[in-house]
Amino acid sequence: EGNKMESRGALVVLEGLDRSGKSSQCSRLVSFLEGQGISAELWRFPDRTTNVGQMISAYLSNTSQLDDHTIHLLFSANRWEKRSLMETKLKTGKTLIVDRYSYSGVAFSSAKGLDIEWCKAPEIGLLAPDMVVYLDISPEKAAERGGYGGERYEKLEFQKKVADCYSVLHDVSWKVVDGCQPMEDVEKQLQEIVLDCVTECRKGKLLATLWS
Ligand code: 2DT
Ligand code: MG
Repeated sequence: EGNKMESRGALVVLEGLDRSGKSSQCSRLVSFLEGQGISAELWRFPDRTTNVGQMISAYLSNTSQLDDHTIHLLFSANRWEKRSLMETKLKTGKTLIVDRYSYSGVAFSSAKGLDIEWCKAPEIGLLAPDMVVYLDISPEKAAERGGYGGERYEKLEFQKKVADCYSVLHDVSWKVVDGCQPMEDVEKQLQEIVLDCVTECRKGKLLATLWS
């Protein structure tokens, strides 16, 4: 058989407002994939376990104050510090389901008024997702779900600005799933599109870098 190419995993990113259901759907998705015999892992950004991640966490919980540009670069650094591990995992066949990525980085910082191109620049060269799924819910509906914690950004007025910034970033390749549907329906739709994506990657779709 000799020449069979190792098949790689898929890099799948879920984006959306706070309380859009990303985190629950990400873990359900990983369980589903594993049940299908597809090796998968749940990742999230910010990854609060690293040193940089702890600075981010302190900022989000309002125990530290940082300039908007500074925190933006820390969020980006938090992705850069995981980049090589991410690449290794994908190349060894692991599918990664990622709860937030560079799109959150750009949407949340530009919602504070930072220039969008400036926000995108430090993300250049990170691995590009094979698929971005946007869990679509209006800021009002999301707020009605309750459970906003006390973290910075978890306020309706700010979430409205984030929604606008996501819509600027949005491109035709994104899969939009209506996040207001019953959880099981969202889950089914995600399973379908993610399985397709995993198949494409197995067939040899090349790994790209941002912003492509
Ligand atoms: P969680 O509630 O998902 O832990 O996110 N954020 C996230 C940014 O401002 N920039 C980023 O690059 C990322 C990944 C979104 C915590 C908050 O951090 C915001 C919500
Ligand atoms: Mg949150």
